[in-house]
Amino acid sequence: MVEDDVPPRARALRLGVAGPVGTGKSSIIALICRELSAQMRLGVITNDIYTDEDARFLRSAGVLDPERIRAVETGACPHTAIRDDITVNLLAVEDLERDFAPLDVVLVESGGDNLTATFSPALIDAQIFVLDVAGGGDVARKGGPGIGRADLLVVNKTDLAAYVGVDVEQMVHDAEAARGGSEVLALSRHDQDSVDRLSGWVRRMRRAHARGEHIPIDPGPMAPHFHASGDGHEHGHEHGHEHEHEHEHEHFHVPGAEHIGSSVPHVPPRAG
Ligand SMILES: Nc1nc2c(ncn2[C@@H]2O[C@H](COP(=O)(O)OP(=O)(O)OP(=O)(O)O)[C@@H](O)[C@H]2O)c(=O)[nH]1
Ligand SMILES: [Mg+2]
Repeated sequence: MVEDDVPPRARALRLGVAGPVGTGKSSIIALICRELSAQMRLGVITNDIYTDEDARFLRSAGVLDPERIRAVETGACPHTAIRDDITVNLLAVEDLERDFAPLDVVLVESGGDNLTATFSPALIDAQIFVLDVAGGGDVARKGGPGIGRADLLVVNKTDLAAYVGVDVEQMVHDAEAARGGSEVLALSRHDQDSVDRLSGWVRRMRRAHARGEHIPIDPGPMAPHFHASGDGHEHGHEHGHEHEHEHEHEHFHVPGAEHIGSSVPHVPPRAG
């Protein structure tokens, strides 16, 4: 059943889920699908560097029609495909929206990356940034664009806090301070109240988007960083700025776009 208090709008809410490797992004998407697929028309795009592992995990979770879950393989630089050259992701999202029109929400999982990768607002309308308690209680204090300015910060796997010596309340308090009071959700898939709060947030965001009340914000570019390349030297990015290549790299350039990672990305055909 589709929520009936949401006015029709041309396009689905595109909701990004980003955060470091293993913090629980796929699991959160699985929870959202499990909780909301009876009320909303959902689709999922996953980003992995070399595989379609996340899409396969989500299909096997049995929480959404497997046809509605598609994978983008980004090659290297997973953050690049969600921020600097979003072409492959945008095409994947638009294909999904067209094939299953009308959709209410398309969830886009970023490749697991470092603390500072965020989605471009040209790709998504709102984004969740995910930390987990197992990454350490002090992570929330470290700041960065996702922690500071994502629409929602999730402190995940709170059920593990006791085992890793993390004070969840303190971690949430630190996160709220880093965000100037913006919303922080302490989550565990084993705590249904917290799962209900997550679903409530997605519903509110969907409603605000449909009513034109939500204005996508750009959390800001990631910090300058370096990649080792095949020829043994480092290749630096200053995201958000023009950069030039003085020598040959295995980088793929799309006309009109700035840069995409080191192997030609492709969207594999739909699983069927
Ligand atoms: N204890 C506990 N484990 C969780 C929870 N959520 C996820 N996990 C586990 O954390 C691990 C990583 O979860 P994923 O959802 O694959 O994390 P991810 O961020 O998608 O990982 P990448 O895509 O590889 O970056 C898995 O073993 C999950 O079962 C939780 O709430 N509690
Ligand atoms: Mg994942």
